[in-house]
Amino acid sequence: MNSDTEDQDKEYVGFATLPNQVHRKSVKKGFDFTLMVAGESGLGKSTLVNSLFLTDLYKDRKLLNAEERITQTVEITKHTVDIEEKGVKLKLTIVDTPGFGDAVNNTECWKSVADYIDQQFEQYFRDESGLNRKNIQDNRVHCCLYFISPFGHGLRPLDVEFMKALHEKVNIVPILAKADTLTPTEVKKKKIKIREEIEQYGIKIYQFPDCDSDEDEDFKQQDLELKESIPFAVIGSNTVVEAKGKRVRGRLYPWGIVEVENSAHCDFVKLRNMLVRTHMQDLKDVTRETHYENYRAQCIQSMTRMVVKERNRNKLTRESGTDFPIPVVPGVADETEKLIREKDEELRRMQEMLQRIQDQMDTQRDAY
Ligand SMILES: Nc1nc2c(ncn2[C@@H]2O[C@H](COP(=O)(O)OP(=O)(O)OP(=O)(O)O)[C@@H](O)[C@H]2O)c(=O)[nH]1
Ligand SMILES: [Mg+2]
Repeated sequence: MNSDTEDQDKEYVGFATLPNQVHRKSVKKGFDFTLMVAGESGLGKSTLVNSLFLTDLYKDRKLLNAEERITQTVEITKHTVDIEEKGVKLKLTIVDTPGFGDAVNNTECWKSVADYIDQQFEQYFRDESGLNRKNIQDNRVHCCLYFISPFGHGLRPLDVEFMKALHEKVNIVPILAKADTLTPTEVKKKKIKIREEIEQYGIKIYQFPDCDSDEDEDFKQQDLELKESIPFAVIGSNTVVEAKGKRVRGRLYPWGIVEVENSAHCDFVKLRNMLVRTHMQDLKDVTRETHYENYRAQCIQSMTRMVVKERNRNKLTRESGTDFPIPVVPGVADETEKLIREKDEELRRMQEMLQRIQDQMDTQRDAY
């Protein structure tokens, strides 16, 4: 078999087009991307991410009993896979989160997910402000697929709460789960309802960048279709079934087969294309320029506030001797002096860090 035929036979995720999205320099280093899934329990989050990138990447692998293999997710788990297609390397990190709704009390069920996203920002912020800036491991979450139940009448209060808790931190892409349980008309209606509710509740989901007015008509049409696909109606399965003589990923029912990758059945392919072929770089850019910048600005603000507060306190302490009554005992005054010196040293370090960040921001601004 020559390599061309081999290429056609192999299943592709499709990120080989990534170099077109970015600068060639990144091609050598490879790409990295972190995708998170969140939402109510049992909606098929783990199944979908497996279908998207992991288990089914290679046809030859035994995929039977996948349904049995996937069990309920009980804690935030991170899987990293290195995949290579046509010489393009992608380090993909999937962050699978436990679904909510099983607990008696679901208040603040979004907290651990929000904390996870913040922790990644914090780590990046520390690394970036530290000395070893060249080799930073970037674990920031670039996209969160938020799963919405097909059984409700649109969004549930918890969905609204959850998405609002995350929308300033991460690019949210809403997903209409288990689309095989709905008829095409129901899917259409639900999508409209959910889009309206997203608007009504002021939820800021990821916005596809507007296409330029000079783009060709085909491209504009595709762009419009993509915007109207929100929330992407998906079907997940890791089982390979036989449909019309071909082995495909699908779900086998007594009345027929639903095919994951058939665009007449669901938006799986559209979602995958959006994530890897067309919008991966934009998702990363928005993460860096908006979400991370917000986080960083807040951090710098609170650090500055702390520095000023401490400065004022130290000044007061110095002027009045101490801010608490100290008996004239030899050694205590020395101790206070030492404490003040330590505080001063800490402040100096913080100010240095702020200065470094400021310099970096100036350099970045000049580069644009
Ligand atoms: N009908 C249908 N069932 C699905 C689909 N995707 C997954 N399932 C089934 O739904 C069940 C739950 O799937 P999971 O992938 O474990 O769901 P989850 O969202 O990860 O659940 P938690 O880990 O509890 O949050 C499994 O039995 C899957 O086989 C789908 O698209 N349609
Ligand atoms: Mg799961």
